Amino acid sequence: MAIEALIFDVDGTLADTEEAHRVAFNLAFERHRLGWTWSRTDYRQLLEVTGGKERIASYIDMLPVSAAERTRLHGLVPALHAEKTRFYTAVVQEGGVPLRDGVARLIHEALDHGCRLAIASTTTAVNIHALLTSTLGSRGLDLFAVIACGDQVRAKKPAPDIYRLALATLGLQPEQALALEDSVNGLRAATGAGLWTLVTPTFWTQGDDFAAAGLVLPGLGEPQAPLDGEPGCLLKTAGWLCFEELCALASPPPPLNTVQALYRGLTS
Ligand code: XBP
Ligand code: MG
Repeated sequence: MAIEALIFDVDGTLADTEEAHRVAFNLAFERHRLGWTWSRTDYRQLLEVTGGKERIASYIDMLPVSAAERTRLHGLVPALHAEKTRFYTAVVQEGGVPLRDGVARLIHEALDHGCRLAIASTTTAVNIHALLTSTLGSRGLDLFAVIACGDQVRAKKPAPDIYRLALATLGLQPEQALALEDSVNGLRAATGAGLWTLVTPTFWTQGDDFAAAGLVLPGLGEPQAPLDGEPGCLLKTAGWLCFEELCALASPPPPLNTVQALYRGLTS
């Protein structure tokens, strides 16, 4: 089946955002005088929990505090996360988080081929608005037919819910779309919804188990910054992943015997 939509994850896939998120979390903790600081090592571990509010709650559950103090701290999560989001969106709106190599190119190639774009992300709509408008211009949001994100689903990644919501809103079957992700949680969510998935890991997810991915690349590459060893190792047509090759990878032609059987049927 032809690919009619690309469904992008946001954090780590459209842009390498997690360092900006980490700094924003720490600024919010400082503002609330909690004495918490998430190091890069802490954060890589904490990223196993998707969703900023859920991530803070999981951190609180690990703290050696009384039940009453734990309850009090859990009560702070919404305000902490709102503060963190203000810090994060301020950095993004100032242009502090660029798109990853090849993302803008692939987006426009897909649109030029009449392919729709969608988002399936755990982050908040506010964060997505800030990223898309700061990197793709004031009409950045309009490039995406569907934006499925944050609390629109009860079960966040690795549950497939957000991808199922994106597919349902697009009116497509999984075979008519593909997903682009950066993490194991995202890969599980996308494949759980039946989607062929390209994974482009970042520092935060490098080395995780991506065996279920249709293809793993260090990034999408650019004509002026081709991927090492490509075309050749994984890509056939160019040193960067172009829209046509991505679709061919995601929806390979039927095996020859199927084609032969079809041909026999037509000629008998
Ligand atoms: C990654 C996440 C998000 C971000 C932080 O989302 O799990 O929680 O780390 O953003 P994606 P929030 O699905 O785009 O990779 O604090 O807004 O959750
Ligand atoms: Mg991600």
